[in-house]
Amino acid sequence: MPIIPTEKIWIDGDLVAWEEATVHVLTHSLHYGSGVFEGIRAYPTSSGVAVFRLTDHIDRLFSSAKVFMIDIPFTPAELVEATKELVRVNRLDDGCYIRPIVFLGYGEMGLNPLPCPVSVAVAAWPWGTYLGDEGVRKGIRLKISSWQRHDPNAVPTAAKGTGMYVNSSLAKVEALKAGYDEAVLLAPDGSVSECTGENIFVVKRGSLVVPPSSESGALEGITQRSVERIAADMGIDVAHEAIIRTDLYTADEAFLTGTAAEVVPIREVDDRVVGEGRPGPITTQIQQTYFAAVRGELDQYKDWLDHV
Ligand code: PPE
Repeated sequence: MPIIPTEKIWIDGDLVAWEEATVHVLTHSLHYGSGVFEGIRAYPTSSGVAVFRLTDHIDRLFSSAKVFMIDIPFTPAELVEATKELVRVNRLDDGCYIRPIVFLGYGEMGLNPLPCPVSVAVAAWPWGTYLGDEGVRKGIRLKISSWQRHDPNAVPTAAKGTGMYVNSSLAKVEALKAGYDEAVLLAPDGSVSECTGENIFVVKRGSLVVPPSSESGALEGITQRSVERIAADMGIDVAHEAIIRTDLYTADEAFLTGTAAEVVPIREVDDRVVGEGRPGPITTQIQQTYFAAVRGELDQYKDWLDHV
């Protein structure tokens, strides 16, 4: 998806012109994938643009950095403020996608990352639907990938590390080349983990089931957590249970969640029609509530919004 440039990018404490936010080719993270990052969205509300669950995303950034033993040279509060300032100065009043990244810079080479300088950047730009407008309305088609999700003892799946996304990219390309919209990755034990950049939910007999993050090697999604609260408020049970591929084929409904993707119905998995082949009632209700919550239309979810 093409990036639409905005005016400024925040880097190491300064707001610099978009085209000046560049790095040296010998940047450590470019060679070894040694960075950590986040994906955040801001939405327009009746009282101005607001960032969705900003502190939760910044907290996860720090937790990812801790796993990789990267010391972020800013406090969480400073990065929260930097993000809000960035959205303000770029006048992103209609909402945007926000990408904070912590990376190891120029100066050291080799596999020991500890002596490397640490840089932090935050960029923001307008980003439309990640899996297409039609996907959001009608549902998408998934394929189980031949690429397996990481073993949590091979790379730390609980962290959002840049290099780890090679696995997602391989799976994404495979699915797209085969004519599908998105890939499902299975964990080393054969259970369902997640999609390339989204968590998976299935609906069975009126309840939601989501694979447990730690065992399945899925990222513990903030959208997933939001959907779990929305479902609980609707009186819908949510179970964290291992599921296998046939649970996707035989689900009554299924959908995926992610900051970029938001809430997207799944209409087919491996050419099996899921449920009726169109967004089911629970998926639709959750999707509509999520879209209303992020836009500040529901009082009970206003604590998720950080006005800039
Ligand atoms: N799993 C993975 C692997 C993942 O990358 C994401 C977010 C999620 C689950 C959902 O997490 P959350 O956003 O907290 O609900 N993927 C981000 C990156 C997408 C990209 O293209 O880059 C995102 O959605 O921003």
